Amino acid sequence: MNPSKRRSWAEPFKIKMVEPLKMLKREERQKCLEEAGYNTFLLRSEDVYIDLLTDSGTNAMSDWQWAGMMTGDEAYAGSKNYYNLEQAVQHYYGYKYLVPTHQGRGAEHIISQILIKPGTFVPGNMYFTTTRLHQELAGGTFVDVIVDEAHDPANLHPFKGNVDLNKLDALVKKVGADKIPYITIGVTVNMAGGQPVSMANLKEVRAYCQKHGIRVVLDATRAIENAHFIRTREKGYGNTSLAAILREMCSYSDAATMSGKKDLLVNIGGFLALNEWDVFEEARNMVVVYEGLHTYGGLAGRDMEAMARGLVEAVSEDHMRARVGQVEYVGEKLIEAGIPVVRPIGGHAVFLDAKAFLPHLKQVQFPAQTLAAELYLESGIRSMERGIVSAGRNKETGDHYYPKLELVRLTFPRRVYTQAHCDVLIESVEAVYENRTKIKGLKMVYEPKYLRFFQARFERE
Ligand code: PLI
Repeated sequence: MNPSKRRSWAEPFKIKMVEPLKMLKREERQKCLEEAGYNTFLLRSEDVYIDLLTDSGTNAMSDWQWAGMMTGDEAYAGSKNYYNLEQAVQHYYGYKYLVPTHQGRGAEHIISQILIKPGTFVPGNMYFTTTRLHQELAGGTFVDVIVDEAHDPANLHPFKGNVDLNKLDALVKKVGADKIPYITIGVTVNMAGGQPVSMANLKEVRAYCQKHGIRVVLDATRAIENAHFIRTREKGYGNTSLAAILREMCSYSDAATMSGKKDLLVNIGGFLALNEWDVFEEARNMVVVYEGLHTYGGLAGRDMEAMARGLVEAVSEDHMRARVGQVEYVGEKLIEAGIPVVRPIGGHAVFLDAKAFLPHLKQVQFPAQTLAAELYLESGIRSMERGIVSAGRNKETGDHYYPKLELVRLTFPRRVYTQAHCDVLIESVEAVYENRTKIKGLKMVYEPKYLRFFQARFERE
């Protein structure tokens, strides 16, 4: 065999159950889009052909996870599935204490309320919508300390999620370390394009924070995808298992908030994991008020079992190679076709650069929102705006935040779509690109108070 010849790889699973897809006609899609106020969150799922809105809770579970669901112990207190999950979290992430929550934002709520006092500052490597909102609701102010490269869609830095130590140090000097209860580190960074953080950076941040008495809280939602990038991009980790990399990553933090709906291959679930007894005790007090008893946190026993088993599958190298490989496949084909996307391709999604795609639109004409609507109209494919609408408003000035990144996220549910779906997607994006100069912007006609991107409505200009 010619050694330079590329060998294809395939998904490390076969399909046992299928869910039919429906494709509406263009006129029907136009009607659906108008009814949804040009917001893809407001479309009905059954009117969508290929659903790339999110990778959150949209995963296909394995037969082993489904078998685990049948072992659900639905006791109000002390479910055996809680103990299975606790053991899995201790083993793979390495934290001492577990507080299950209904999903990631439940954990964010609890940790924010416990650690943030009004008037304090919470640095982070780029904001995430729910994370920042919980920090603000607790009286904190989020401060972005990600490296500059993260804000440039074309920059090829391999770890665009890294924290800029100089920015962190400038904040410490300005407000004082005692005004910083913790730093949040997202691994990977969703809003930057699914970009990873290097182990070297995690280590450095840990050392700096220890010196200044600042806690490190990981947003571990896609930490196993981050581990994959460390394995493939960072010197010295090529032969280290994902499980070992994950444990090392977590060892540089004090706690983690987790949305199990991503990495952990389930449809619902999350947790807060901690090393400090006092904070754990307080979190257990709070979880019974807002989520449920401390041994179920708003989840059924079967959901905790599915998450425990999903964790075992998620750290498998075959799984992660196929998962990230699918995203890279689409990203590389779009780059070949000259479509502007965030580079390097991230772990969970390909992000279209809407500013470069629709340069004739101003940011206040919502280019990414517009592009997501056009892609649905073209092909029934649902994506998500990650730009000015998601960024929301500055709580002091009331004006929009104007993020440098104005993106449309094509997010891949795990183990759900085939390569043929990917090819249809690539052709559809190309078709929209060919007609891009004719695309008109949108105006916002309804704006909810919190997390406006979920429910805002738009009309064509
Ligand atoms: O959707 P939750 O409440 O389970 O998790 C919130 C959450 C926290 N951190 C990060 C990095 C997320 O990506 C996240 C949720 N993300 C969603 C829903 C998404 O579509 O990306």
